[in-house]
Amino acid sequence: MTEGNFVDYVKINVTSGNGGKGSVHLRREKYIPKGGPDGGDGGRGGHIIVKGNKNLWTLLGFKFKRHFKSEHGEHGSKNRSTGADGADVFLDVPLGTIVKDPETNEVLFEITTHDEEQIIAKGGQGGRGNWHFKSPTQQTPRYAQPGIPGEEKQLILELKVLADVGLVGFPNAGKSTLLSVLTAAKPKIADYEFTTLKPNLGIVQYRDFQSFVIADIPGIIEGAAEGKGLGHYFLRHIERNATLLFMVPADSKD
Ligand SMILES: Nc1nc2c(ncn2[C@@H]2O[C@H](COP(=O)(O)OP(=O)(O)OP(=O)(O)O)[C@@H](O)[C@H]2O)c(=O)[nH]1
Ligand SMILES: [Mg+2]
Repeated sequence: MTEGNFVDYVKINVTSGNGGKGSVHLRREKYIPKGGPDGGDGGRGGHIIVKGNKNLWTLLGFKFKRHFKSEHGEHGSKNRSTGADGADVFLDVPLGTIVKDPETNEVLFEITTHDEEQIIAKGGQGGRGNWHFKSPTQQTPRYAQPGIPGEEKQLILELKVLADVGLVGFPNAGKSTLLSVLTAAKPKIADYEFTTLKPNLGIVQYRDFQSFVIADIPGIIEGAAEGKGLGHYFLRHIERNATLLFMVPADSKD
């Protein structure tokens, strides 16, 4: 949770698995002449799934690995055997992660609860084997469906921290100091403005092993909306906080 490790915006590439091919097979066995079509279906390609994890606080893991691929489905085979599905790939993300389309900037999903899953790239469906295509006029179809290809896309993961309490105040108000005494976090504290450049999070332990999370964000000054100071980029990290704690120095005139 040090400042350099706070990552709240990443672009990733995901490719889901192709569906397996349906099989074209005619049953041939001793004593069963003209056994008919028995080619099985292809398996589904693996999905790429984002999954909420309450133990994560940043998108740091995505800073180093940005390409994700899931397995293809296996092809169908004789005896109406269905090919195995490709394994899904799970991307663990902190609660408050938003998945966006980089082209339209549209929000596709938002992960807010632990273990919540959303498929962000669907594995292709497996093709149907030839035994499905048997009909009175076509007793031995030599045709099966190909599998449907997986999807390949770019996505943006953006984090809005879901802390319980957000600290808001002018630079130098003492926000990081308060965080440092209430929690085990060790934010940088100094007697100049904009010491804090990225959000810090801390966990406050209180009676009966309960806890809540405090978010300390960079100071905000008048005109932040026009980009003064660090602007209001970090405000999104307190947008979802249940409580906002405004810190005003006791010796301030206003
Ligand atoms: N006198 C006094 N000084 C304080 C108190 N709390 C913090 N300070 C001092 O005020 C200065 C700024 O404290 P920070 O905790 O870094 O303030 P901040 O709000 O996080 O500031 P930015 O990160 O720059 O926005 C430091 O020199 C602290 O030691 C307080 O209660 N009383
Ligand atoms: Mg600070």
